[in-house]
Amino acid sequence: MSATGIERIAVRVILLTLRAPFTTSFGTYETLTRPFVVVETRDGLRGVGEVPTLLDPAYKAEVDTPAVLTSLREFILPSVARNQREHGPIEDIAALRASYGWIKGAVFAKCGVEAALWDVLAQRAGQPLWQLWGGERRTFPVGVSIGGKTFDQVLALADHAVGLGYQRLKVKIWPGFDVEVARALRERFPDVLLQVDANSAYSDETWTRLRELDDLELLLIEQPLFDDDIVSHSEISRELRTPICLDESIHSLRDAQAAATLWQRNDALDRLIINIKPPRVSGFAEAIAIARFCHERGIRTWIGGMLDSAWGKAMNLNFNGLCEIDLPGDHFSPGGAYFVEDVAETPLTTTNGTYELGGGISAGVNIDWPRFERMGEIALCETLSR
Ligand code: OSB
Ligand code: MG
Repeated sequence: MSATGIERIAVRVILLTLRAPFTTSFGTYETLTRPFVVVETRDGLRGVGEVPTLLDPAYKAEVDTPAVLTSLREFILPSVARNQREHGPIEDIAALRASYGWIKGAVFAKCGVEAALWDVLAQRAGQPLWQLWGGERRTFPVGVSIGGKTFDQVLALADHAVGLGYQRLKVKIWPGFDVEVARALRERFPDVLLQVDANSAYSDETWTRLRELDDLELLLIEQPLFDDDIVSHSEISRELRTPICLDESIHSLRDAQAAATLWQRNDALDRLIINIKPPRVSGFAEAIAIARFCHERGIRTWIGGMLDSAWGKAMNLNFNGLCEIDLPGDHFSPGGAYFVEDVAETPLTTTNGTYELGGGISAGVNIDWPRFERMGEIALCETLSR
């Protein structure tokens, strides 16, 4: 590969407006301001990485836009620049990760830069991301995540999704809005893959209510307890037949290994599922390592979303090309598009709830550059000297 390296890294913060409010146990979102990292190389390529931030750190630490911008501005971008100055052009993912490897945390911010470089590398190779990541051109089922505030809203969204052919529904729950909702969905859709996500809304005391979910043939119960507590999840897992899925608690391969050790002690690896969100584990390289590890150990995985734009979702869908991924991932947006206006030229469509990977270069969709530039301003820009 020609030694050219990175010329410039810009971060554009764009405003995304949801078509419908999305409610979880930690709040309701209607708009999102989101950093997109744009990496430009000296040989004239331009790659984009979405950082799927939320408005605040209610889901977990460092996922809000101000925190991500601070990490990028103060530490990550200067570190990449310094590293390239001192050690020569950054040409691959290993070198990029090494340049900011000393920084603890900041997983979302790191993933934005990494994703942008993956886009560059895919363009340079003339390959789809699924191929670059060692996957296959798969066709696979995907599901929708339902964030309704009321019983009626949830049922309406579920009816719409099942009507479009989706075979997997994930519904947000919280204390007082849980067993009845799940039971109603199960009765209405006896054959659909059904899962619930509590986003850490239960305590050591209140979780016992979730025992009642055990009769509903749910695929999984996602992150019922504290966001940073793997141990407590492994303990309640001994008392539930339904598998526990970890989302918030997993930031790295090491976290996945820790979870495996705990569930293994209970001889229950078939009741541990991991929601791999590439931004939550600092990027696609770490996500590949987690997918392989889990596959070897018999821990099922799937690719979760973060209300991503069509660009971020397209990257995640490419990641589903990895044969190690077992369960349907999130395909936002019954109907085509989550947002009133999106950054990609075309929406990501499904047929009967399945998504078919194409042969298109990189993510397989294009950024609509004029629209992208109209939707937000450049917030940071680091020009790298030679
Ligand atoms: O816990 O999976 C989650 C959205 C924002 C924050 C956290 C979560 C979610 C989702 C969205 O469930 C799923 C999607 O993007 O399709
Ligand atoms: Mg979740």
